[in-house]
Parts: sequence; C-alpha cells; structure tokens
Amino acid sequence: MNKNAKVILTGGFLGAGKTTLLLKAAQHLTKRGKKVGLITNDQAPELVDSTLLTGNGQKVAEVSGSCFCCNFNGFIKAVQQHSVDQSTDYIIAEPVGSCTDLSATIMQPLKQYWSDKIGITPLSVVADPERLSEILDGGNAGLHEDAAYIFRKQLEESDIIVINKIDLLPAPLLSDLVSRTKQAFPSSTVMTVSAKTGEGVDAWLDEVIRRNDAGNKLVEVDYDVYAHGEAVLGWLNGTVALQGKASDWDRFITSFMSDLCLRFETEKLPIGHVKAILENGSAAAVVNFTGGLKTISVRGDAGSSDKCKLTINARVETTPENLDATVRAVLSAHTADLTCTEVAWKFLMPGRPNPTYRFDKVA
Ligand SMILES: Nc1nc2c(ncn2[C@@H]2O[C@H](COP(=O)(O)OP(=O)(O)OP(=O)(O)O)[C@@H](O)[C@H]2O)c(=O)[nH]1
Ligand SMILES: [Mg+2]
Repeated sequence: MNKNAKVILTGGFLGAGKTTLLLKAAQHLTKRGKKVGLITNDQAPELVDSTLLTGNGQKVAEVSGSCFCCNFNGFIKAVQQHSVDQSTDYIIAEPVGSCTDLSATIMQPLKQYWSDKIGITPLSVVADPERLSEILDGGNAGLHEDAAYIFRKQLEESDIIVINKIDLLPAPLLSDLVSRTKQAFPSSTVMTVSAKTGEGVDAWLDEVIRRNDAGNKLVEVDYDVYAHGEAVLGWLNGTVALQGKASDWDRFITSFMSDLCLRFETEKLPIGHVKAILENGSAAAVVNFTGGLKTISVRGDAGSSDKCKLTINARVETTPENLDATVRAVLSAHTADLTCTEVAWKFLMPGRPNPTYRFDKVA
C-alpha cells in the first residue's frame, strides 16, 4: 500500500451526480499534476459508470456484485489495486447510491484498521438539489418513504454535503437551499458544485484534501427500513450487441431512452436512476434520466456504423421482473430492424445489507 495516497469516499443517492463528479474531480486533480484512481461499485456487473469513466481515460477498479459495506475486503482490494502504484495520490470511490451507514461500515473500519496504510479523508455525500429540497421540506422526493429514509440517513452521516447541479439553480434559490441544508444538518459542512461545469469542484477538493478528520459521527440506522428502502427498487444491468445497416446510434439511444422514460412515467413508476451507454468503437453516447422526460441528459456522440454495444443500468421502483419486462419490451420495439444479441443481462432486488463491519463507536 501507498501511505501517501488518500481515499476520497464520495456517496450520495442514485442520480445525484457522483460519477460525473468523480470524472470532473479526476480531471481537475490531473491538471494539478496528481495521479488519480477511481473505484466504482454496484450490486451487479456491467456498469455504465465504469465504461463511462474508462472511456474518458480514467483508471478504474470495480467492486461489482455487492456494495462496499457488504464486501469491505473487495473495497480494500480495489483500493490496493490503485495504491500498489506508489505514485497514486488520490483514490476516489463511489459507493452504490442506495447505500447508507457508510460511516459505521466503511469510514470507521478504514480508520481503525487501515489508517497506517492509507490516507483517509472526510465522507462526502453528493445531493441532487431538487431531491434535497423536497427532502428538507419533509417530503420523499417522489420516492418510496423507505428509499427517502436512505437519502436522509446519507445526509445525516456526512462530513460534507455537496449540493450538486448548481448550474440548474438560480442564485437566490441556491442560497436558500444552502441555508436550509445547514440548518437541517448543522454538523456537516455544506458545499456547492456543478460536476457538469466544474464550478466549485476545486474548492470541494481543497476542503477534502486539507482536512484530516473523517467519519466524524455515526447515525442510528434501522436496518429493516434500510433493507426495505433498497428492496423497493428493481435493479437491472444489461448489455446487448446491436447490428444493422448504417444506423445513427445517437438517434437510436436518445429515442430508446426517451420511450423508456415515457413508459415508466405512464406506469407511474418512481425512477431512481436509469442510465445507458452506447459504444461504437471508441465513440460513445451516454443517456441518463433520474425522473420524467425533463431530466433526460445526453452526453457524447456515438456516430453511425453497422454495429455497437449498448449497456443499460436501471434502478426503478417496481419488481425486478416488471423492470425486466418493461426494458425488454421497449428495447425490442426499437430493435425491430436490428439484430439484438444479449451479452449479459441481470435483474434483481437488492438483498438485505449485511455489512462486513459495523462500528457502534467513532474510531
Ligand atoms: N445539470 C447538471 N447535471 C448533472 C450534474 N452532475 C450530474 N448531472 C446529471 O445527473 C445525472 C446523474 O449523474 P451521475 O453522475 O450518473 O449520477 P450518480 O450519482 O453517479 O448516479 P448512480 O451511480 O446511479 O447512483 C446525469 O444525467 C448527469 O448528466 C451537474 O452538475 N449539472
Ligand atoms: Mg454513478
């Protein structure tokens, strides 16, 4: 292990913008001459996040098939994969967006057992401003109340709350949101960024790097509510190979994802986060939505060709079977003129969290 490397754990609810922030932070740190490794995490393999980050030239280690807290050793292995390189300066890790209790299950064991082997920085929790505002108003941000419970616990246990997507907020609304957040979570530092434009990212990094406190508090988490909050989300990770005559892949992915979003809206199924990446050789397009059609974002440019690879990661409040059926139906409607071959396809309901460690005292 490289004692000089620092781990930056960056959590937050599904769709908050963690991966976008990881990428922007890595780019900012690289500009400062620092060497960065990233860690992604999911309950199943075939991650849009890993493909997106790798495609942007980042070094990525992946923990898939289980969250960091339930596979702490897998998390440490991923840290080691980066820190074996003595020139690594920072390792930024993104836990699964439906995970909480990370202070007790990751930060404390890191401090207790690994602080002589690796640097540890405060726990940052990234928040989508619209969902945060609804949670502060006592609502559930359009989510099941037990999923909203997870969101609240993440904020409560944070050392730093990072309000993201400030490019979408007019200044007066942002300043109001910041003061309400500080009032509701007085023991957390509140910072604001746009992972998209990079605004505030350097200030956040400076704060994280400067501080030597980490995992300052533990919160009470009711594991029955937490488990149910995760279990209401259907989880689907799938990859297909598509082949056809000179297809316009940007038009394809945008239209497929818009129809999928519309279908969930019509069926009134609350959306955690649905993301897809379409790779055409070294070109790629990414489409995400975290709610209705107005939340659709399109990044990159996949161009045209006769074949591509499409990876879909969907987290939606419904049974995994219904999620599977819905995604399949919309996909087959869009691939009538194409050959669609399944490369990998998995749908599941996240199991009850069973952390490797769970501290009841701050280490
Ligand atoms: N406008 C705007 N959109 C953003 C910003 N950061 C992220 N997004 C968008 O928010 C959506 C979710 O971003 P991700 O970075 O994938 O979110 P995440 O927290 O990693 O999501 P999960 O891995 O599913 O938990 C995408 O559509 C992003 O383009 C931002 O600063 N501004
Ligand atoms: Mg992500």
